[in-house]
Amino acid sequence: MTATAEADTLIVQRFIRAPREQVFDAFIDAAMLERWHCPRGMSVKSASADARVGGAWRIDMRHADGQASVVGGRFREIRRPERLAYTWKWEESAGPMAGIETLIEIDFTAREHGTELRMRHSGFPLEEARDGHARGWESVFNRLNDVLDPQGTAGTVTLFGDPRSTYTWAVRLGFAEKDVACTLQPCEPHGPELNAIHPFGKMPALRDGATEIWETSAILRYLDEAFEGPSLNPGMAVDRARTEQWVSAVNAYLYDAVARRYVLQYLFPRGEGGKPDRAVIDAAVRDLVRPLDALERAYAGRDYIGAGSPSYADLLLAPLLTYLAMFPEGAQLLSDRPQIRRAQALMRARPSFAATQPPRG
Ligand SMILES: N[C@@H](CCC(=O)N[C@@H](CS)C(=O)NCC(=O)O)C(=O)O
Repeated sequence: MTATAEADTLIVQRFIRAPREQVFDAFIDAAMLERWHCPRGMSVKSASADARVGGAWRIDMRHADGQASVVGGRFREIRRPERLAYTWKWEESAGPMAGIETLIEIDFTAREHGTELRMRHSGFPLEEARDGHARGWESVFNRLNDVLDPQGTAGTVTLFGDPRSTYTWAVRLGFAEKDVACTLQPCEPHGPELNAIHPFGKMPALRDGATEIWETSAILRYLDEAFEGPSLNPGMAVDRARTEQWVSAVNAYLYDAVARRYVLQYLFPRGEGGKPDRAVIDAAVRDLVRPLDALERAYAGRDYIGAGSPSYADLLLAPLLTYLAMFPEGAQLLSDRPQIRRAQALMRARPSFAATQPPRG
């Protein structure tokens, strides 16, 4: 995705794993346009396209809150399957694009295993408007790829991480709960794939087309808002605040005590004679008592931290508590806390858990 030296022009290049005719037709077929022509997190309410030179096209896109963004224009050139040109004008009365007609010209080139499209979108009144459209096209073309790629969303979205990592597991749970396919690219922390995306080299990191997101809670939020499926932040304001509270607690306190200072002590012992460092383990276990008491109270009378279905917080907690239960002091801490155990049993019974459970070892 590149803006050109000309301030009023945007050049977008994108490889789509589908034959050229199919990619071309996706731009002129109303039923196809309804399936993909809006950024992630929005939907197309209706689309029409009179695919003749001079014919009109129009797309009514809706934001999650129902607000409309409607765009339309006329076809200028239709040379199937290699070239398409049409005008583009927003039906809005305010903002920098109000009343402005821009021009889109697309060349479709057949490549091995797919098609390269090169879009020239020109006539922007301001660089800001051009750059806003660059972000929009990036997301819209991710949806085009989802629809045309034989792998669906898994051909567009890649999660980088190790399936055994608690944070990677939490994101995979989120994808499974939303029933959104993604490709897992196993990799090491601080390895080249993660360092290329995450400034701290941690896992997981997400790539959606050219869009990169790092930090688990940001990835989960993006997943939740950009894709359809059950909400991962369900309930009323108070439920969502509680979810946020426990996401923060996991990131600020629990991950450190459970994973870094407890579980990893057993898995990669650093004490004398290659044994787990008793002092480190005892301190971690001591530090877990109060937060686990608070979690016990949080789960009392409810199945999930949010309301009715798993929230980001439940997704983050499930892998962490699964690992905690594998070692003696952790198992004891949990056996004393029946509400947490009940909530964990519910999470473990979900198909998402079975689908994402990491390999043993
Ligand atoms: N704040 C990060 C934490 C991610 C994290 O610590 N991931 C662990 C694996 S579960 C990791 O990459 N560890 C390697 C390291 O810390 O060097 C997030 O929320 O994504």
